[in-house]
Amino acid sequence: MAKSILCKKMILCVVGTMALVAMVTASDMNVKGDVPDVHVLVTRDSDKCTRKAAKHDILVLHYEGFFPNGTKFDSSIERPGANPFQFQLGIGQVIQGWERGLLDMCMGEKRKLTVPASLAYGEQGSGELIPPNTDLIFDIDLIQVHDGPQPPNVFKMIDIDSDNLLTRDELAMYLARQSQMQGVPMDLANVQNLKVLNNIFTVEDKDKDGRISHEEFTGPKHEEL
Ligand SMILES: *[C@@H]1O[C@H](CO)[C@@H](O)[C@H](O)[C@H]1NC(C)=O
Ligand SMILES: [Ca+2]
Ligand SMILES: [Ca+2]
Repeated sequence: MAKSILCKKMILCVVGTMALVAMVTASDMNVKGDVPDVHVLVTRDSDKCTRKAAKHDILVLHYEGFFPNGTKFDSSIERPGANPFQFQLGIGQVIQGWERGLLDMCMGEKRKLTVPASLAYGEQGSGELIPPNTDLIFDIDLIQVHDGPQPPNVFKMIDIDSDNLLTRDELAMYLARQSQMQGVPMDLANVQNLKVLNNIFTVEDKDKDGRISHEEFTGPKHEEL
C-alpha cells in the first residue's frame, strides 16, 4: 500500500479517512447531472459470481493504470513481488473513481475504469507522477472480496461536543492528535495539517456554512447518528 500510487501522500493516507479529500476535488456521492462520473466497462465476466464488492469489503486486485495517451504510469503486476493490491472499499483509502467504479464488481471479473480527473487526483495531481487535471484509465482484475472490519466512526471521533457538526477547531484538534500519535514533528504537522484542513473544508463543507454536517462528511461514519 505504502508504495502504491493510490496512497502516495503517506501522511494523508495515514490520516486515512481524510485521504480522499486530498486526492479528489469532487466527492459528492449524489452525482449531479453535470458532474462527470466514472465510466465502467466489463472486459471479462466472472464465471460464477459468488460475491459482489460492497462498501467496507476488503478487495484484493491487480491493476494497471494508464494516461489517456496510453502511457502506463503504474502497475501492481510489474512491481517487485507482483503482490496484488489490497484495500477496504468505502472509507476513502482510494480515489473516488475506484470507490464508485468497483462497487458490485464480482470476484473474477475484469473491468476497465475511465476516471475523470475530478474523481482521481483532481487539479492537484499527485507528486511527480500524475499531472494536474489528468483523466486516468485503469484495468482492474478483482481476485478476491471478503468481509472487512466495521471502520471506526471517525465522524464521532472528531465531533468532540457531539452536536453532529464538525467545526474547524474540532478537525484541527483531531488532525493534531493524529500527527502526535504518528510522531510527526510539530512544526511539520502544523504546516501539513493546515493544508489538509483547508482541503477538507473546501471539499466537504458543501453548503459553505463553515461546518461539516454528518450528511456532508464522506469519511468513515456510521449511517445512524
Ligand atoms: C502521456 O500523458 C502523460 C499525462 O498527461 C504525459 O505526462 C506524458 O508525457 C504523455 N506521454 C506521451 C508519450 O505523450
Ligand atoms: Ca461538533
Ligand atoms: Ca456545512
